[in-house]
Amino acid sequence: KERHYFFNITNILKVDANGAIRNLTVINGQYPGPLLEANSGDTIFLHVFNQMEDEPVSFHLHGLFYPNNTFDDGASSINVCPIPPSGNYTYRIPVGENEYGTYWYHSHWSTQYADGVYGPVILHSPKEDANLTSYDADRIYVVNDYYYENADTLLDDYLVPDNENSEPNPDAGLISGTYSQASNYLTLADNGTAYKTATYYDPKLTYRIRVANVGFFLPFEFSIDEHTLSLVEVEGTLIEPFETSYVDVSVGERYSFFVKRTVERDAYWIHARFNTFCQASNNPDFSSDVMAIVSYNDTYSVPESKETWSYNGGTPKCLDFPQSELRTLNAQVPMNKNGSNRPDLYVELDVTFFNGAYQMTYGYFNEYTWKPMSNSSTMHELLFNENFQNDAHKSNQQTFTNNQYVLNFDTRGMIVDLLINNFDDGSHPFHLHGYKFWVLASSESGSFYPSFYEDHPERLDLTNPILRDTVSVAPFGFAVLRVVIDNPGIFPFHCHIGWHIEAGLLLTVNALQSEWSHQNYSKEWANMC
Ligand SMILES: [Cu+2]
Repeated sequence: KERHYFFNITNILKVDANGAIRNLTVINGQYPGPLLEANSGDTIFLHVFNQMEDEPVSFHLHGLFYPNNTFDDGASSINVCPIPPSGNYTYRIPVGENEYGTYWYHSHWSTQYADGVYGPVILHSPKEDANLTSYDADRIYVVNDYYYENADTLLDDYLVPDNENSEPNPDAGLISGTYSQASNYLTLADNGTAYKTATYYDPKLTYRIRVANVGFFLPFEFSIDEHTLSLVEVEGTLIEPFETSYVDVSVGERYSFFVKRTVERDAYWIHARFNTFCQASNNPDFSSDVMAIVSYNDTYSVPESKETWSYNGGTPKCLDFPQSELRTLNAQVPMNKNGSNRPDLYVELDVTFFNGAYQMTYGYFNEYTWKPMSNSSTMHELLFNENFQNDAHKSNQQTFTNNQYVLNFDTRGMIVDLLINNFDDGSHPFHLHGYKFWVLASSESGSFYPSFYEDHPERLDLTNPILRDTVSVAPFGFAVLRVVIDNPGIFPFHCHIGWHIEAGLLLTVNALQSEWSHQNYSKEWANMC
């Protein structure tokens, strides 16, 4: 079935909690953008009309595979050029038979999504229903850190000499687009927004709650007072149900769960506690415990806030949820045909932030930092520019040309492990477009060496690790991510902290060029560059 959505992109003025006025870039006048819903097997047609006169825009549906049309993945300067000011474009997004769960979309041009161009996506499927408790309704919360200043202005302050990767600190947090700190909740909850964050739950119904971190920098810990959460889905992967009182969500990550009340009341507070230990410096004006109300009754009095943050009394660290707690339902980890723990190919990726020429700090994979190509994309260059082809030597597994670090994988079905050693003091939520990866290992300390495949097999979970599209790698920690190369296209692999993308922490995967270079692309796609 075809699903047509129409997005008009405009700038509006918004009055913030501090009284200042800022520009927001919004979809159909809404902040956040509207919910996209589809079924597995559908094709989404996203008709975008850029009504801004001075800014391009580009749309990426985070976590989707775009089978047979990865040309419309929407990553500016990687696989598409953005829609120019006053231009329009239709993204054609086939949804695969095995794609279902909780996703989101956002602008993939520069820092634009921090200014409002994002929203939730839900994909339904009978295959998912068959493996899940039946439920009556969805409740989705998109949660983000928020700045009172436009992101491009903040970027100008961030990428300057001697700043040493000190990211701009958020001013507030939003749950479904509204301020909801306890202090200002009652006056500001309905301020110019599309959603209300006082959500009514019919006590007779079963809800599937979905949470996405659609922010730009900080992870948060999500909980509901006096409720237990039973996690059932992580980024389109069904998991063995996991009972917990909270879940940590880094930028780009999503979870869905069912809840049980431990005490019956009329109303409770939801908390999204932003992890300020991930900040390079402190912002005393940011109340990081962002709240919203769940009510089971039409009338209720504002509840007392109950639970304390799990970090209170614990070791304050910038860490995500332990990935080893999350077990893929009916997992089948792809294994080398020769029976070893090794993949067909591994790529070692050392992550650093390095203060180099002119005292400027950039993010690096190995010795490479990314700069966006202007007026073109890697995919266009590989298709249409013979010189780029020659520079890139597609027979080479790793190439670097025109500030593009490209990993070339041209064997269908090959198993590739990305060995990510983080030598930086910050955590980085890495996301790969067009794929999900098996998190074979994820550690809060140390490094992973290839000899570990034989010498420390206990460091790898080859039985039922989590399969997801975004994972946070701890400060001075590591992760081993396994993918099977089966989706032809040009895909970025990048840290999803918006500031870090702009600092160059991005590389490009060129998957199966011999296949995608023979696929059909639209004339409009080719002409946008
Ligand atoms: Cu990062």
